[in-house]
Amino acid sequence: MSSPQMRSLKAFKALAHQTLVATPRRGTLIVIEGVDRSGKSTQAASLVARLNALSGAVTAVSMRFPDRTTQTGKLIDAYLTQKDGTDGDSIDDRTIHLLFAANRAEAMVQLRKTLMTGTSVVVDRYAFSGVAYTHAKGAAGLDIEWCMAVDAGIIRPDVVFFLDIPTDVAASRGEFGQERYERQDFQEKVRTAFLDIADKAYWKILDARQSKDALGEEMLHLAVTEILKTENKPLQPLWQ
Ligand code: Z5A
Ligand code: MG
Repeated sequence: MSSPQMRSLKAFKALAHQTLVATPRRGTLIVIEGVDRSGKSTQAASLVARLNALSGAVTAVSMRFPDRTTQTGKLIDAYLTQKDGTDGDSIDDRTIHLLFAANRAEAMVQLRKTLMTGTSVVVDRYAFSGVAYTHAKGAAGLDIEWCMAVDAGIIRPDVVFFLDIPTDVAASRGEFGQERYERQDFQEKVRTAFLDIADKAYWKILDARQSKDALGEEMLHLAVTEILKTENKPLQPLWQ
């Protein structure tokens, strides 16, 4: 990197440090989405660590959906891992969609509280996964409008990072194929559904084929820019 670029990165980081630590503000809601194995969990952990290292304090925490620890999450986990005592089809498509939405709805009080105390939250999958995976099943009645309706009103992210990757590249990464939806043809439909619902107003589509580090730096830069813009803007409802 040339030295003027280095100087501007340093100045940017200094401003970020000052703002993150010194100014009372609400936290920023940052969502990471993408097909399976696009690197969401890797980048969610990395972004939280990078943001906290930048500020020298805990100004960001992570959250993930599904949260497999709650009662709804345990049902979802049994479904995804196909350990639900049958061949895995004991929960029908509508019901599992509603369970995923309930799993998010029950987390909203805590999410709101965390954001309002000034901590940013980096979320690994959100309602967009809900719509993309259910809609990709192509079953009657599971149109996009129906899929979106049950999540309408949860907190709208300030920014969504969509980690875009060709599905054959994703499929070549570690442990692909162990859970229910991990088939490349299905993942292709999921990617299309994600791109259909991408809202240019707050989505950033990123190249997830980059190295972990290069993508991590790009996301840090974009996240700090969003955090600096959030100030005390009121939280907005999603899809309303
Ligand atoms: N689902 C749904 O149907 N409805 C909903 O509402 C929601 C979810 C919320 C649970 O997913 C499933 O639930 C999911 C969607 C559905 N479908 N399936 N199957 P999950 O989030 O619990 O799944 P996961 O186990 O975390 O896997 P993942 O999300 O598919 O992977 P990832 O988080 O995107 O990738 P990763 O774990 O960070 O990385 C995967 C591997 O790639 C790993 O070996 C990394 O070291 C490697 N990696 C990561 N980044 C890179 C780069 N840049 N280069 C090379 N290698 C990399
Ligand atoms: Mg993951």
